Amino acid sequence: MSEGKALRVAMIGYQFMGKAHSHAFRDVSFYFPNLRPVTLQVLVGRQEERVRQAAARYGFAEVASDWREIVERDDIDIVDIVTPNHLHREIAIAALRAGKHVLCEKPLALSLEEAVEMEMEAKKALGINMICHNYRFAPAVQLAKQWLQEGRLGKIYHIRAQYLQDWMISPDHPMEWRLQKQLAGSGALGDIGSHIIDLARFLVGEIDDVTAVMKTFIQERPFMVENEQDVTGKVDVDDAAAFLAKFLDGALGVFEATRFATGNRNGNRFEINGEKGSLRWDLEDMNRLYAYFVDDPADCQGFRQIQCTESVHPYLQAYWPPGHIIGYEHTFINLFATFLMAIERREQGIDYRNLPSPNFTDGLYNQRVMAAVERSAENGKWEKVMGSAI
Ligand code: SOE
Repeated sequence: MSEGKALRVAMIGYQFMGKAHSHAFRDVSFYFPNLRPVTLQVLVGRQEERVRQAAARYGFAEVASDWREIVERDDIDIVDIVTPNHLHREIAIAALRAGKHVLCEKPLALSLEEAVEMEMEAKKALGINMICHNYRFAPAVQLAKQWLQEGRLGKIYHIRAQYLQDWMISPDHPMEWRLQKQLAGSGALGDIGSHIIDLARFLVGEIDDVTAVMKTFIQERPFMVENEQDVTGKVDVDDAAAFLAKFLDGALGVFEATRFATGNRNGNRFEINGEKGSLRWDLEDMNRLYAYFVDDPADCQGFRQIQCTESVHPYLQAYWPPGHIIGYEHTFINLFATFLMAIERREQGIDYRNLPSPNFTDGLYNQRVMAAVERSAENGKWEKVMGSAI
């Protein structure tokens, strides 16, 4: 176990992502014992009883109701933002200005304007910042990245990426923040499309141009108000977004993000085709990378399955012997290990300028792609990712 002083975390928000992040903070120094330990110091949320229950379950020492009183506290080193999207900007900027290390859930911001402002603050800040695109940290995705960097697929022609869910398919699914533009920014596009944009940027490179369609299938939904069945609200974000993309390096992309793909609970997948072969990955089979190589002998052509559980595979040395798989939660643990390592290096003055990735600059580029998708869905034209006035 590292002898360093524990880093103390204030987490703002406590629902699904609060659970995933607290778990990762609790486990990260168990699997990565050379890192500084982490203390879950304060859990922040407005509904007192619920925050108290979450804090007891997740292992936080204290609770608080106002994040403003917490982010500048001297005994806080890391501010972790797992709130609905409309709060990211204000909390992140306050925490960055207070010199804290900041982790922020995706998408970075409600809009491109906000993302530009947040990234500018992040560039000036002393602390490390990261955005939680956790799927990059699946060992099979990291292996795909290594192979792409080594040129094992040669020139890349295609990526097709899908993020398919179905949990909002029922018209009875109530209004919630994810269905309101002023709280979420966008719908399926920001919530799950941002993940596949991140994977594509990570694996293939920058997107230049997009043409898109977006659709809201269910435009009115009930509010959860006791004894008032008829109170409904207007959904003003997309249920589905699909777009074609041209990458700067010449590849073509086909992207689909939807909450209306019946039977797909969390289908996050991609296939990449290059001149020397192809790679496929699917979150629901996340320990396997499927690979095809053009040069394989004629009698064994076809996709092979690489089981990414060997100690030579990225992050696997921290876990189990070969064949002992890891899961969704480990993608967060691996991301947090990367974050803590960067904090360590910055505090030791090593590698001072290099931020781990994905960081707020990645969040901003992601937001630029999403803004171009939205413009194109609106005007029916191809839109340049860098084509906005800001
Ligand atoms: C809901 O659609 C959600 O929890 C997203 O918000 C997460 O980012 C995604 O990883 C899983 O689905």
